[in-house]
Amino acid sequence: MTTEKTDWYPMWKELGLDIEKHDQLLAVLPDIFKKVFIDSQKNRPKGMGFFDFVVGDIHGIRVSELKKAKEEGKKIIGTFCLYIPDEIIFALDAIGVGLCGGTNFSNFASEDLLPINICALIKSALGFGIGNICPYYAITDILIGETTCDGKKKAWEVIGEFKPIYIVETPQCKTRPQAKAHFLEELKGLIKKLEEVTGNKLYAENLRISMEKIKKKREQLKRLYETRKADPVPISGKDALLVSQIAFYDDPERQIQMVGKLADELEERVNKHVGVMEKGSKRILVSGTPMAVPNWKIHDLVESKGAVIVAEETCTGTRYFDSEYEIKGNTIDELLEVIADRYLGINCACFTPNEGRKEDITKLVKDYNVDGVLLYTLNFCQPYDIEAIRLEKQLKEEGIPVLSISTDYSSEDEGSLETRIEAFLEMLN
Ligand code: BJ8
Repeated sequence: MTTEKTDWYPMWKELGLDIEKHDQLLAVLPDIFKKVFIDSQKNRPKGMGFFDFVVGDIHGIRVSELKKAKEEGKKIIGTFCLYIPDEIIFALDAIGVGLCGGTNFSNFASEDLLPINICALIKSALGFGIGNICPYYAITDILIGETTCDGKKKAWEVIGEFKPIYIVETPQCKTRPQAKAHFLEELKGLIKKLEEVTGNKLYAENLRISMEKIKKKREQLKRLYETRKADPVPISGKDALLVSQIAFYDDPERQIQMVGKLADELEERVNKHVGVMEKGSKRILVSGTPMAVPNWKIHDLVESKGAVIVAEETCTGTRYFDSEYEIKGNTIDELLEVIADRYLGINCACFTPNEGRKEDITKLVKDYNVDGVLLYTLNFCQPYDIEAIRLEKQLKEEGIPVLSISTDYSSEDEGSLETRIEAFLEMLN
């Protein structure tokens, strides 16, 4: 990855972006990034330099790499959920990019197509695509949706009018034996569709190589998270979140290398007791809906009050890399079983029952020596909203302090959130 400044306008125009709107978007991002990551943090790990650079050029180099790959015949596949296995996409010599949106800037394009009471993530993702302000969306050949929450299910019908989309029917009751058989059939359907789109055939050997690569990528993130168990913590929650957000669209090989390098540095910091926050800072676990770029709101609010987020039980956190597999088997069917088992082990609130999530949270509280849990739900996300009520009660019964927050991507409620977070941190002993 070169660090030279390039004029990306010809590429953005070629991709059909709305240049005026896109300029407005890129005009606000650097200031937000500077405020959240640069001005308010001291002693950041050196390895964050790479991730700062990637965000600083968010619609540049990586998009140009994808464009080049596309010119060489590769297909670009857009996804919106952890349940769509990257292993399959990359095994077919295609490239997967996560397209979830983390800002309400793009809502102008989706607000007439969606009701008001839809979560910010869906509004944002659709707006980015339909409003022609996301080069990642523009460069995709096909989108892969899934049947997780109702909002997404219906959003696919809306977005399908603008772009080809294929839906994987994820099971609703994933612990039932037939759920795995169903998911396996769905994965085979996905393979068939992607073979058609890419013109490539899936072979067991390619799938195995791809599984090794994607597993390695997850392992580096896990290594990074492990270091967050230390006190003082060697990396802020904001920086760790940024790293995992980038993992959704950057090249997996480069991620293995750069996250690995950062993890080396963090392990060294832990050995030398070097931290970004003072030893003894209040340690917070965030649990709930995913946080897509540039949604840094809660992390910024919590860490600006002197506490530190030590882990995220979210799809942009531990759910991304937990439930790891051992690669066993020599046939496509055997390898797909391994993949299905791993993905069905992700405890998302869209499934019923979802008891595993409570167990995951309790374990994280213990492993990361957490002082308090912040249950984070995007407004109008029913699955996480409903679970938050039960989780709050259950965790409090176990003596774990909890603050439950429902919010969106706007800054309007920041004042009241700040007051609530401050009060919560003060009562942690
Ligand atoms: S595996 S969390 S990535 S579905 S916030 S759009 S649930 S209304 S994103 Fe998710 Fe897959 Fe589950 Fe993870 Fe709906 Fe809720 Fe919005 Fe959400």
